[in-house]
Amino acid sequence: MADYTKMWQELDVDIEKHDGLCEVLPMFYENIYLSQENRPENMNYYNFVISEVHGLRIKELQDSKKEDKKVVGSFCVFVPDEITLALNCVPVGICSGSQFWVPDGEKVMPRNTCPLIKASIGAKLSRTCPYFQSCDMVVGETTCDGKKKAWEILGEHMDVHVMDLPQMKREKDKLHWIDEMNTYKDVLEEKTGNKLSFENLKEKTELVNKKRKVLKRLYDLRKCDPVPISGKDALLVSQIAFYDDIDRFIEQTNNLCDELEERVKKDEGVFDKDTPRIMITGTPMSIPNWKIHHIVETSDAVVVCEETCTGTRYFENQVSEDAENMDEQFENLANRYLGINCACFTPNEGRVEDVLRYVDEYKVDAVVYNSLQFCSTYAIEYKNIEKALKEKGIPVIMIETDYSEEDTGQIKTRVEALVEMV
Ligand code: BJ8
Repeated sequence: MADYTKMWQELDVDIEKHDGLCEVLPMFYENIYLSQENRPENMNYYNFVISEVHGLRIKELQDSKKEDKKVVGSFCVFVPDEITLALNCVPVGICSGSQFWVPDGEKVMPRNTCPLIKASIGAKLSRTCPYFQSCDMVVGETTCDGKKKAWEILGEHMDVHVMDLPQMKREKDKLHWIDEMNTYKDVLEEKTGNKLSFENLKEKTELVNKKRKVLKRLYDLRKCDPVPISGKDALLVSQIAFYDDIDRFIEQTNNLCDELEERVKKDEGVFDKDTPRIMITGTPMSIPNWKIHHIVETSDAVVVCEETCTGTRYFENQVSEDAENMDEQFENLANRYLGINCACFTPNEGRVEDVLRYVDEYKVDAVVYNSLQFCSTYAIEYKNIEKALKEKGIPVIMIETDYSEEDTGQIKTRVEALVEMV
């Protein structure tokens, strides 16, 4: 990797602490990713992205800023990238997935807070995430109590806009979400001096739909047996989708899918045919959280699908492209976004239906329900999902964990027992 010290200094990154992070990541990645056999050749692109995760992509963000673009960070799949892009801003997903940031988060938040929130706050407070440091503003949302309070703390350190996500899906909630998207548009217009046009929004809606389409194409290929790509690699592609340049990501992921299609034609896979097929459902896994996938795929099983926000919830359902004016376009956006079945909604039966449908579509043998520690909404929903899966004869286990490695052995024993039941 080139020397990016000067750029990081300009971004007020804590260089010494950041060096500590940069030291561990390559070895971690090598052990988990590069040790895999028979990876698709096109995964080299994503290896490259990871090797430059705090380098080249950050430089690209700085270059866009020189072209008067604003960098806008977000933490949730409800924040509409279409609007961000249409106002000439660059969206980056910055939920933090590493234990490295947790202790700094715990300095200002109770320990019994979800690790995703503690790591996000810790990443900002420790000045070791160049994505955070590059952001002109971040957009939070009112999805869970921990996040709501986190935005107040974050707001002491940077420009934060919070979108009030309704937690029911009635008609009046849809109207409220349309209103919130309009407020977001107003805030960005003010920030950028740009004006949202129907044409721009339409163009970026089509672009974001293309990203969803290529991710769907990737996931559809995982329905094959033998599966042409490991769950770990597919997860990596989804994670990178949150912050890579969107046009390049679409192109590279289509190339990957072309290669996977060839594999399928030749009946070639990364795991043997009839390897137990696992679905993971639950809370999102942001980079570099590869813990559960690695455990499953070193336990004689393969992950074929993630019903998570770093999986199907991110790309399922397109925004309808039939709008003829701005109001219709906002309504189409609301219809698509409010189709996401996050556990923050009540009721949330749609998620049970999704899980059951994916079990059939991806020919799933068993399910790992993964909930980040202290995430009560996902933990509570386990009962409904467990009941529905048991009625269908699908074994399921619940794993509640954080980003540390302390419980890896214990989780592995439970996953192995699950795989044996298949
Ligand atoms: S749409 S899943 S990305 S909110 S894990 S921080 S809920 S305590 S991440 Fe999420 Fe949007 Fe929903 Fe998806 Fe809180 Fe739970 Fe932590 Fe969570």
